[in-house]
Amino acid sequence: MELNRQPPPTRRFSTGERENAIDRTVPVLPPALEFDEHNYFDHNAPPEYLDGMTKQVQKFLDFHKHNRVVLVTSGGTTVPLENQTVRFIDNFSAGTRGATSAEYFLEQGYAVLFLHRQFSLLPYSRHYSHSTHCFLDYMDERDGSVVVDPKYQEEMLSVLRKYQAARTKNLLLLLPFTTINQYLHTLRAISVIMQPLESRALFYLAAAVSDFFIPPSRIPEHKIQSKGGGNKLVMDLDPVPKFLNRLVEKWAPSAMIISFKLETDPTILIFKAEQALERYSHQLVIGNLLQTRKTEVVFVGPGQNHDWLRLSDEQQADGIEIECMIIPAVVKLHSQWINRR
Ligand code: 9Z3
Repeated sequence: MELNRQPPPTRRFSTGERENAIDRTVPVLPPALEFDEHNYFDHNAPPEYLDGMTKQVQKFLDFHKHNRVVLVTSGGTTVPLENQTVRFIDNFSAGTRGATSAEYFLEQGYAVLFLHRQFSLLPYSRHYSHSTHCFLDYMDERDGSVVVDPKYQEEMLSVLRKYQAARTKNLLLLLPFTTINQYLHTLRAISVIMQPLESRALFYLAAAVSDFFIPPSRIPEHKIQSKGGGNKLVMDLDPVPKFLNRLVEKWAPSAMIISFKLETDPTILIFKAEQALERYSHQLVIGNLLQTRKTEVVFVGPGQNHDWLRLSDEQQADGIEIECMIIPAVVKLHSQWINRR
């Protein structure tokens, strides 16, 4: 049998074009104005479940009228490439920061609205749902019954007690999203419902939010075909409006608002965090680098204040989580915020 050794009719792979592969010549997007808000929310339909979800949130907030309530956002938003979505753009975030932080907020007596990417890590269950160590590895069989392996008993009992306490006291409400559009609609709806809490409301925005999306006017209805349109898939994405200042000015004007800034280049982290703080005029930016996010963060506050929180080598070896430093520091700032109002 003779093998077909003909070269392919067209070049399949490009080489040496790294700088051109992604066109980033778009100018920096200014914070969203009222017009941008209407434009976005009028043209991007809310998720069907939103009404039901806001009712749940209202009920939760009625229950916690006099408490401090934190909205923790967690995990990554997706950007669908088709209306009937087969493919989408995603990001790395597993929701570790959000899920871990939620536990420490609960420990500090906060009621927690946990706005998270569906199927990302959840408070408490996160201890047993990561991919390297599956929950079945914690189990054993004894006399025909499933039991927890004795070496995990103590730790699991402690996690279970905290989880059950949060449930019995109705302190944790899980609110899932998947797409950037679901996230934005839900964030806006919830923040407005939280307004009566005034300064007792805290926003802790740890979700990794998409920067670009395909607007409804351009998104294809059906699955993109691999044949057709030549060899390449060229995407034309619009910037997602920067709604943080709408949150600060209109959606939650009395709340304390903390955003996260993620970078991979250490030389620009502080600058970008300061820039965000100046641009959106909220209370705190927590900067972190992709590579070291589990062991160090920097608090960037007004007046060019930078405070690094770092785990020592010893703390890292002991499995201490950086959130056990972040949350008490945040709670202290939130108390000051409440007292100043
Ligand atoms: C963060 O920076 C979070 O700390 C991480 C947590 C996403 C790094 P993991 O889920 O990661 O624990 O693996 N979140 C904010 C990321 C973000 O999208 N920030 C925007 C930006 O950097 C501002 S809202 O421009």
